[in-house]
Amino acid sequence: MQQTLILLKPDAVQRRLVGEILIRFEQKGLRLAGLKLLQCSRELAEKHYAVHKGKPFYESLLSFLTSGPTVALVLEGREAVAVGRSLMGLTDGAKAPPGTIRGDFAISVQNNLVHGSDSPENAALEIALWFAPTELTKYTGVDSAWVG
Ligand code: DAT
Ligand code: MG
Repeated sequence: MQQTLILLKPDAVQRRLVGEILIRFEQKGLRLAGLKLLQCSRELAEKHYAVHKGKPFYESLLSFLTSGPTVALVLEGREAVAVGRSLMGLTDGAKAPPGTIRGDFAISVQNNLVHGSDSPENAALEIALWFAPTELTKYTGVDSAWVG
């Protein structure tokens, strides 16, 4: 079963959109394997966004991610990485199509509510950054024969 790391970033928490966003992933068929609310440290933010180090928006991005609580999720299901990305929509909220999370709730590039892993390999790395193994739960989905 493929897993992905999804973050509901500080703007999602501050704007009280956590429930509204989480329901999109659940309704699609992804299920929770991990969930927590935490204050992201500078150290964690640097590791999480290491690929963007040196870009003009890097410092601002780190300030944003560390500016308030974040909800971290591990979601699993068939093609969880690609499904997560398609539900999120394009990075720039102004360009993300309606029907996607960013398309419906964001108009900013930086404050775009959600993060989602972009490959299974990065998902594994990011899950290990944000969660201890003991914080992840394994269980049998009682509806898996119907959801797929
Ligand atoms: P995504 O979050 O869609 O995977 P990304 O990995 O390219 O996008 O960038 C990470 C975050 O950095 C993104 O969610 C918002 C911010 N960002 C990206 N490009 C930016 C830009 N040109 N100006 C400001 N912030 C940007
Ligand atoms: Mg990215």
